[in-house]
Amino acid sequence: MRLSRYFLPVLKETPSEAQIVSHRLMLRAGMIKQQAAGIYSWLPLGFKVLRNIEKIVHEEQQRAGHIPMLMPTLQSADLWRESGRYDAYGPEMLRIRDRHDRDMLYGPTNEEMITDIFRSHVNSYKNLPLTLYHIQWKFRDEVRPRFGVMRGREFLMKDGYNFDLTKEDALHAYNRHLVSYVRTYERMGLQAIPMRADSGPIGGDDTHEFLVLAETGESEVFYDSAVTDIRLGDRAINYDSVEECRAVMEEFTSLYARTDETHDAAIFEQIPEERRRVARGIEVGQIFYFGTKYSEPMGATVQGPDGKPVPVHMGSHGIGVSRLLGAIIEASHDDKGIIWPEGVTPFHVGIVNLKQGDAEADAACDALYDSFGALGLEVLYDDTTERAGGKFASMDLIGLPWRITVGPRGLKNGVVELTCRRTGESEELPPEQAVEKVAAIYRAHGIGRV
Ligand code: P5A
Repeated sequence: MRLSRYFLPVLKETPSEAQIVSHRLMLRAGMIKQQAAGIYSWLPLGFKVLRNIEKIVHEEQQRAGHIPMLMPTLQSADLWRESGRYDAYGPEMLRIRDRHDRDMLYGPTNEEMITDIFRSHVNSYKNLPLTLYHIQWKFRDEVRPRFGVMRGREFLMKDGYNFDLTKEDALHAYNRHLVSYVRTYERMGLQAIPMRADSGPIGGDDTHEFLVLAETGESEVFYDSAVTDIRLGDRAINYDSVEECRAVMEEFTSLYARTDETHDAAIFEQIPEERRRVARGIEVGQIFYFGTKYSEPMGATVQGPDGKPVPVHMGSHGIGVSRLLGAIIEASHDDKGIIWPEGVTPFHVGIVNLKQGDAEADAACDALYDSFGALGLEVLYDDTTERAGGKFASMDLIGLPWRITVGPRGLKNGVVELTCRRTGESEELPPEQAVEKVAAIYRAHGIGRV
């Protein structure tokens, strides 16, 4: 993409309404625009990152065997009356009446709707296990929407629902989700720690929240510092294996890590003092096992092996897709701006032309642009006539991991400058080598053409 043809409304001033760094940077980098309290437009740069996050979520869900679909945002109140949650949900639910006076609502979550789909089409245990998911907008009329996309009213969620014959099978689904979520976050450059939590309006006893540690996080968390040493890395997981998923789940959850809702001071104090941590975290996901809470009242039964109808065991699993942008920025920025992890960056590399209009510099930039394109990598090419300082400041603000600076002086010696956004380190090298180096880094992340 050539910057001169793009829509990137970067702000010079720091917006005063934004209290935390991710919100400030998203506004300044021209990623979002507020349309009403907690409701945002996703401008092109923000939309690109949102789509990248969705792509990782889809890939990891499908790797775990979960099936994508799409449910509507608007739901009929009658479904929620069946589960008893229409009244229980309270003022966070946005209630709407259509022209025929029918009660509708903008879905805050989809347990009822998916249970309705299931009961309409599945009758036998032979069709289990089944996990369906979608990525769809939700609405929760939060009392205090704040921190930009972090606590929105309209927000994008991946929500998945498992249907199983027995509690044991449903717990496998729970463990499978826990493991696949860890992998999903790691691919975004995040460490999200599964912590024992409270189930709130979704219900059930077994639930973990995934927390990214950050001073600006809304949740207070208590944990054994040794949990932060555990990583999945590129270990292959057989998601069909009950034992393997359970073992990995236990590896990630055996040490003390809880939100304030489930914190137990007596147990916490048994951890060696130097490993006890009280900190703050951003909740980027939550998984639940709630058994037959919805299947029983809504009549979602299957015929079991003995021919008798039994209500299915269910769980639900959510990832805060739009919130993740905020979480990633909170975890990865400096005083100049955002530092995107390779896995989610809106463009893979930025090119800064120091002398736009100089035939040689323009030609070198065009050649670099084409080389990256041929390798399946996306470039943001600053081909404007702004001065160099302004170009660098914008590139640093929007946070592309790699930048190539092209100018007549370097070209005379056959070199361009390659700069790493994270370390700030630069090196001069011939253009082809710069391309090869950047391509190799992305290849290691599974990005670009081989
Ligand atoms: C699980 C999926 C559920 O709703 N039902 C379907 C279950 N869980 S949850 O924890 O309430 O939400 C899942 C994730 O959505 C994000 N989230 C939000 N993001 C932005 N703004 C909000 N107001 C908001 N509320 C929830 C969180 O990341 C949460 O973990």
